[in-house]
Amino acid sequence: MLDRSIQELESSSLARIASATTPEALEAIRVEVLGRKSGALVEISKGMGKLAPEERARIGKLLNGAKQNLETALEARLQEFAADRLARKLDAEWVDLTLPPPGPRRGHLHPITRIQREIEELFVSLGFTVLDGPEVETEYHNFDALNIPATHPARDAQDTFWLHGGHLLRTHTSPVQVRGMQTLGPPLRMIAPGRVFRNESVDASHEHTFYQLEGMMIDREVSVAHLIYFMKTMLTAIFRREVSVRLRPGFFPFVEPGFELDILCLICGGEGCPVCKASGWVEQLGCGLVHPNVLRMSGIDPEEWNGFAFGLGLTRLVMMRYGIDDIRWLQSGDLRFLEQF
Ligand code: FA5
Repeated sequence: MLDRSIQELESSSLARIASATTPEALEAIRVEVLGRKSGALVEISKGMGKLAPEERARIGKLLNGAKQNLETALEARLQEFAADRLARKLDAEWVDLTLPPPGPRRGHLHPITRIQREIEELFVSLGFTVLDGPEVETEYHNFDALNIPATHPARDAQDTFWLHGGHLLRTHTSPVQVRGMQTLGPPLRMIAPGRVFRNESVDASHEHTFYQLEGMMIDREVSVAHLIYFMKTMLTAIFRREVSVRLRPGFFPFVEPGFELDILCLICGGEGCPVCKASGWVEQLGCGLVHPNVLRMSGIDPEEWNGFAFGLGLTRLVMMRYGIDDIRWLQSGDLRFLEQF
């Protein structure tokens, strides 16, 4: 009787161990069959007291054999689970050591640089040369050679950071006109992008450090019509659509006649916002026909040559192009802002 019970318990338990799918299920079988207090084998051994001594020894051997077989099977199955787990982990955490390393995070061009390059490309295709000029300028190039002598009130319009020894931080890119006329002479088609500085209070549309792009064309019989053609070509290329512009008379001592060109504010559509100071229009550039005095001071005969010049607020143009509602974002260095471009 006991023989059969032991054999049956052993074979059914081995089958259950083989088909168990988790370590928890194995543990449950171990407690149920081999548990010291009320495991099935212990229950069977309780019947041994009534047996004759030789029979008790034989059954005892059978019980021990069954116990050992089951313990071995449990241990082997547990090891299978552990090996399985390890294999799955290795599979999930597999690293291909032959792949190249990810390398440093890549940056990109600042939106001002990007628009500057677009404008450069356009003007180069129209036969213009791109010139560079110093940010620390002489008083002569920044003012005098542009028909703004020391006593002229126009100097007050550009609050200047003065340096020692007759130098200053250039307040506009116009001194590069002078350098272009002096070094290249007429006929001349040049643009000059660059950083300029003014000692003024900062708000949504004014920075102390901002970018301008100067342009100049000197030839024979240049007219305001040429100027308007180039300004319209540039603005259409940058905004990739028709934008509303208005030309107002504007005074700059180095041009005659002089104009200021505004575009309908693209932030608010003309309804009024902090960028356009509720006027609906944003000033983009100053321009006009080059004053004869300016030509003469740079050694060009105004009887033979004339031309137009313009000074574009590049930073403001970038604001309009991307719908940026505060100029201070552009130099903030804030990655949350920069990563949008
Ligand atoms: C000038 O600087 C002249 N040199 C432009 C010029 C060149 C006129 C050639 C005629 C011929 P103005 O001070 O208006 O002009 O500045 C030109 C443009 O720079 C403005 O239209 C505006 O778009 C931009 N600008 C001026 N001040 C600031 C500022 N604080 N912050 C950002 N942009 C500015």
